[in-house]
Amino acid sequence: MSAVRIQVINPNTSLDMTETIGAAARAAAAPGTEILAVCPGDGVPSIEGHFDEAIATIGVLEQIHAGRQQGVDGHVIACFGDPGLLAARELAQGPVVGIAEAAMHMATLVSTRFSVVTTLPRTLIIARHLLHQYGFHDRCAGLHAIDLPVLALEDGSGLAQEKVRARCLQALREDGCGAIVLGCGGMADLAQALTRELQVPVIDGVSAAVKMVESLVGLGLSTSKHGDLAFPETKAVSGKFEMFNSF
Ligand code: 2AL
Repeated sequence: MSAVRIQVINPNTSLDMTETIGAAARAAAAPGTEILAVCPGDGVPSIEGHFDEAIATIGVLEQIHAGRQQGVDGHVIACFGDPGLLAARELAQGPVVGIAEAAMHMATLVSTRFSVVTTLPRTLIIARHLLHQYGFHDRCAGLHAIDLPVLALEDGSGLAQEKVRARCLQALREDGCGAIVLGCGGMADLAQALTRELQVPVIDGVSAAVKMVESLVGLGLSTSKHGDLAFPETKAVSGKFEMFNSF
């Protein structure tokens, strides 16, 4: 098989976080896989609520459009709210996997119940909505927030990383969970060391999603274009969204 090219989209505009995500994706990728880590030029520097997600979704769709024009084999949406996932699947030719769904699916393969450790408390409702949407609500033992903003993970102090570790320990003590899902793309570089230290699976969605896209491409499977995930209906999309008229 020729090289698999996976576009990994960080939906926020933080270049530092895009680098963290790209490095984790490359570390997880098979030798024959090329990772293209990108983020939107316009948007929000971090995604911590419904408003941020709405803006980020447009950036995700622009990147999916660009990736499709470049002929990538598949896409990863590397924000834990999986912003724009279904719209991205309509637009894309190849498979699209969100990091929240990837991590949750992976966690259910190695534990009966998992806990989630994320950033700000206000993002917990987004994870909760996704658990319901994906059918994993009964598999989740607890949702925890480190109570620091997303970009604290990139400030170089190590405080956010220490809080993630403390919350993982708390979840293992209190929740009765067998695995931990890290609830932010910016936590991608923490999973392996925490897995070794805590002796339970600690799952980063970026790595999980890369492996899932590799699997789907390897199996010759892509987003179904039968039914609701068919390409969007042809119509004159206007103004600044005109780019979506051309493929
Ligand atoms: C995220 C994430 O993964 N990236 C971002 O900007 N916000 N989600 C989160 N719950 O922190």
